[in-house]
Order: sequence, then C-alpha cells, then structure tokens
Amino acid sequence: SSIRQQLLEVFSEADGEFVSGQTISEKLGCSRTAIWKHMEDLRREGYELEAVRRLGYRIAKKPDKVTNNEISLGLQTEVIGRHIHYEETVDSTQKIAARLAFEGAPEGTVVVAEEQTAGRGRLSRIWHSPKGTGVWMSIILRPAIPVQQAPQLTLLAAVSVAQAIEQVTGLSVGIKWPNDILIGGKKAVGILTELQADPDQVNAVIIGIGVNVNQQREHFAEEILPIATSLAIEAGTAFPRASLMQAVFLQLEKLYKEYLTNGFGIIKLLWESYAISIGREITARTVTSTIVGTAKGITEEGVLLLEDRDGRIHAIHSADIEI
Ligand code: BTX
Repeated sequence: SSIRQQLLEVFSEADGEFVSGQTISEKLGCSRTAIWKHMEDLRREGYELEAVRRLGYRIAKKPDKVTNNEISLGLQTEVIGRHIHYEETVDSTQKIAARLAFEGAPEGTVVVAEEQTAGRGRLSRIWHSPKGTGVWMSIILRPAIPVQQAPQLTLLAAVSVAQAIEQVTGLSVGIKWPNDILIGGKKAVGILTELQADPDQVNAVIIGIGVNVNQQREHFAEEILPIATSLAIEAGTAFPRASLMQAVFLQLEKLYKEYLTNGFGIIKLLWESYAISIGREITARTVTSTIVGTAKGITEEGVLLLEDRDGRIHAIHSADIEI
C-alpha cells in the first residue's frame, strides 16, 4: 500500500535512528492504530522493527528480499519498474510476464521472484535460479518497432545490465554476443528476449534477465560451476539485489528512451565497447551448422557478422558462440 511505502520512506530518512509514533502519525496523516497495523504487515514481510518506549520505532533489519517495497523505495525511473509483480516462487518469470503482457499490462511492468523452479534459457535450456540469491526478472516493453528490430533490444538490455553492474559493484564486465555478460570469462548474467507480435508490428517485448548476485560456489549446480560466476564471488562481497534492480531499471530507461528517439546508433557503439568477441576468432553454432570465423561486428539490426577463412561474410541471427 502507499501508506506502507510512506512508512518505509520515513524510516529510510531516519537512517537507522528511532522515529517517534507521534512523528510517524503526523507525517503520514493517520492514526497510531493504523500505523501499527502497517508495521505488523512489514514484520510479516520480514522487516525487523524495534520498538523502544519514549524513543519510538526503527528498522533494525530489512529483509533480504526483492519485494515491491524494497524496489520502489528510492526508485528514480518514470516507467520501468513502476509496476512490480512479486512472487516468492514461480516456474518462470517469463511465463507470468507473457500472460500479463497479453492481458494488457503497461510498459515497464516487471515480474520478479526469489526463486524459479523452471527458469528458462534460450533454446529450451535451463536457467538455474536458486532462492534469494539472484535477480530473476522479466520486464515488459511495448516499443512500436517492426519485428526484425526486436533483437536490438536484447543488446540494449545487455548494455544496461552491464552498466548497472559496473556502477553497483565496480567490477568490469564484458558482453558475449548476443546475450551473455561475463566477468573474468564466466557467465554472471543471461538475457532472454521473447516477443508478442503481429506480422508487422511488435505488441510486447519481454526481456528476461537473470543475474547471479549473491551465490557462493556451493550454490551452483556442478555442471555450470566451471562456466558460471556471481557478482559476490567476483567482488568478494554481497550486494543488495533491490539496489541492483533499481540501477538496471534506470540504465534501461535511459537507453530505451535514446533508442526510441534516435535509434540504435549509440546503443550499437556502447554495445561494441563491451563486446569481447569482436575481432577474435570464434565458433558460432547455429541450429543447422557450425561456422568458424572472425567476428567483424554487428549490423544496425544487431546481427553478428562473421568472416570465415575463405573471406565470406555470414550474418548470424541466432547462435551459441564459443570464444
Ligand atoms: P542461455 O541459453 O544463453 O544460457 C543457458 C545456459 O547457461 C545453460 O544451458 C547452462 O549451461 C548455463 N546456465 C544455467 N543457469 C545458469 C546460471 N544461473 N548462471 C550461469 N550459467 C547458467 C540465457 O540463456 C538466458 C537466461 C535468462 C534467464 C532469465 S531469469 C528471468 C527470466 N525468466 C526465465 O525463465 N528466464 C529469464
């Protein structure tokens, strides 16, 4: 509720100090009984509230969760993340977001969960999403663009996440075409873009973002341990997931506005500045073939150009890349 949100704001302004019941009820314009009820709700959400006679109340500990409250407090965006659909456990946030988008959810709606039991990667692969450790979210955008431009949004999302991670953690990251964010050569982020479209026009783009934030090595399944990492492993410290989400929303909103007004140009440049495969020899496995060649760059549509040993240029729309 908005009262609960205001209550959190009051505590947040107090910055860990006690706030008297009197002050709270004046600031919020409601009775002490009403406030007490909202505090009980916060307790149920996992906040530890300390009450001391004559001093008042303070938040002793926040829940390590990515609830609506945690995400909304201090959020600087206008559109992205302004509607949050939060759940503890889901099969896949992509599935829920697809349903919401179909039902008309507004642009910027975000579905986020603490845990996914059937997180999806590309080509029906699995995305491991253990409870309370990462950011598992799907963002609904509704750009008025033709279908063939939709892959640009995967690249745009990758740049936004890369920028947000650098801001929040100070780590330096690289992007492997089209959708992996690597730190020290290991995968910390996966991005999956799905479309709802008519033949000529996109209705909704659902950007699924999985960020390994606070996992330690033992959280990773054995088969991905050699290829996966988390921000906490790389930085040696844990990060508040809600703050990372806020940073992603802000970067994404800025780049998305730029994209809608001026097109893909600047996004392409930014993407190339993070790209770790360009200029190197790579192996691209598509559904039908395997091509070895030098990655030359991406096109205006976000398609990867690969030059094979005979000097022929291949346009790769979808593939797995080995560097
Ligand atoms: P991808 O197909 O590029 O990557 C999937 C592959 O990555 C897996 O086959 C496995 O080898 C490896 N992998 C699986 N889980 C992890 C992990 N946690 N960390 C590192 N490597 C892993 C990438 O697909 C797109 C992933 C999108 C995930 C988000 S989470 C929110 C949203 N909901 C949903 O179901 N998917 C998206």
